[in-house]
Amino acid sequence: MRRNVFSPMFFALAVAAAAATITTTPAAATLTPYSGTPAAIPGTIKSETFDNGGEGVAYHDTSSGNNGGKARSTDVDIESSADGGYDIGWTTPGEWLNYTVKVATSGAYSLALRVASPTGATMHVGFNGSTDVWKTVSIPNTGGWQKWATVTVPLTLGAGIQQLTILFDNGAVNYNRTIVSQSGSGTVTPPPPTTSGTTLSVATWNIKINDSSSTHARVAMDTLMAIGPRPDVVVIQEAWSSMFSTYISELESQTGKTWYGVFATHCAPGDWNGSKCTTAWSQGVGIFSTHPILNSSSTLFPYADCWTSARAALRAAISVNGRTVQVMTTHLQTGSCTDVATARYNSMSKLKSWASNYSKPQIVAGDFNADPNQIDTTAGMLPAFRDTWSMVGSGSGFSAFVSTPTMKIDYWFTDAGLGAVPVSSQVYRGSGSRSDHYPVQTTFVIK
Ligand SMILES: [Ca+2]
Ligand SMILES: [Ca+2]
Repeated sequence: MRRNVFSPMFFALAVAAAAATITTTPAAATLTPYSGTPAAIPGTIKSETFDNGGEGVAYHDTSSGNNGGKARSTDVDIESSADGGYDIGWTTPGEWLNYTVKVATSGAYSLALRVASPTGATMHVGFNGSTDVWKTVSIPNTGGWQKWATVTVPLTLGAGIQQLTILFDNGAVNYNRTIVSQSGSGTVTPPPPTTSGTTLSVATWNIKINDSSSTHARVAMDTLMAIGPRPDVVVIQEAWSSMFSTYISELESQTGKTWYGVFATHCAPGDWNGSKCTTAWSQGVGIFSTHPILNSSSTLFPYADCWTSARAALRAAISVNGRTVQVMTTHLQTGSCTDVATARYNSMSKLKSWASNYSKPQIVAGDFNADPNQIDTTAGMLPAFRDTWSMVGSGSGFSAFVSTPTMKIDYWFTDAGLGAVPVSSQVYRGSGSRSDHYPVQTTFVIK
């Protein structure tokens, strides 16, 4: 089988590889199943049974030869595994593997990945063809290179022959096998645990700062209220403090409900004096809710980029059926004026520290301006916060469409205690080109 160059999955591979400064190119060589027959799903796909076809077709490996020396004579690095059989080790950022599989029937499946990592890592799992999904998977620190754990990924698969692709976003993980079972078949329990509680639909959107008109403010709120299920809480970035009351009045006219809101502004370039922002500014982040806001606070992350001297984070405690939920939002650094990756890591460290002062459950959203290989790491939001997309996201996760690359940079997180259980998440495409971002909607059950 040849990979369609224009498939979303291949594009995702190219994007992920580009982030790691490794270039993959579409290859013309033939991809064939290792055993000669596509692997059956449901079933177990052993890591060493990746397809035949060589570098750039069946796999991408960055070191010459098989570092572990086991199982196969290719550049893929295979060793004997304490988890049984073999595992793929020596993974580096951007390496990937293809497995031709045959899905017996379409429907809900659970993928159980057997993995080991001494640091935590991020992977992608994808299927092309009739399925066409490409999903980020967060791997926790399992305690060592041969300390094995199961990470479960719920997916809806289409029927027929297609390719399973495993991508190692940042290396840092050993991979043994994937056990694919039909959901409800009893062999694997997909997280998160569903539970009784109050459903809360939330949306985050970078609405694009380049238009300060009230028309833009109203259209942005109308767009958010068009998302199904309609959000009870919205958080926005690149918003105008001057439009605060306009945002609220439009939300109220759209829904017929009372909306509560809070707003915090970033600090403009040159206005951070080492301890505080000396001048109020126009641009910031907002939280709006149909549930009453009990109290709120904000903080600033004083790590400059091209556009700001400090970035705001905002918190609102809302009452959901008597349960207090902390909602937080921020918008992290970008551009090429400073080391923005370090600025984001410093900001996320402060965000986690700041959030620890407040009660749980906590849900956090915003434009984090980086892919999961930076955000879903312990230097990023782990282990305090989990990316809900990696748990329950469906469809394409790309949330920003700057011309190239297209990126997943907008997030909804939940605190690791899972008092707010994510049950679904989607990128809403109905916003069209009103911003260079798409809203990300997540539904939680508040326990
Ligand atoms: Ca190698
Ligand atoms: Ca390798």
